Amino acid sequence: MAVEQTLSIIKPDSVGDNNIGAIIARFEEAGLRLAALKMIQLTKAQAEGFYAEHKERPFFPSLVEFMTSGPVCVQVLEGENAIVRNRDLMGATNPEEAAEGTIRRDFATAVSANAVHGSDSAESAKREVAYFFSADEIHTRWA
Ligand code: DAT
Ligand code: MG
Repeated sequence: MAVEQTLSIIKPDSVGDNNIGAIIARFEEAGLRLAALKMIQLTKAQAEGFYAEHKERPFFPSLVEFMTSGPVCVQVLEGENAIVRNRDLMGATNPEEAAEGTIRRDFATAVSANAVHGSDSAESAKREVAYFFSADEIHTRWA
């Protein structure tokens, strides 16, 4: 299996709820490593660009408003099969459908406030990591 990098975002609801450390512990306990980490306040343009694939969806304006409602914690997670493993740790988009023990089941309150983002494919991981981090900000163990 290949070592991969994936982009994780701890969203404003979880940052506000003081759950940054608890969520990062889930990643580390599962064997994913942090290769990069920072807290930022997204601008409207940054949030719109990040979620551009959803711009025609009815929830897009509220998604952008939510993602800019407070700071987020963005990370690059690294490990074998990291993209799918992170999605498994996150659980389903709607926390009511997320399996027990997943981050969204335990920390999210609604589909519109669902605690975390994770890249969903190798292509989106590449785009999303580069969206927030330059190469010199990523401290890989596998380069
Ligand atoms: P995911 O974040 O699991 O990859 P997605 O890419 O389909 O899910 O959607 C991106 C985000 O948009 C999601 O995390 C929360 C929001 N969203 C998706 N579907 C929604 C809906 N039906 N109502 C409100 N927000 C929604
Ligand atoms: Mg998605």
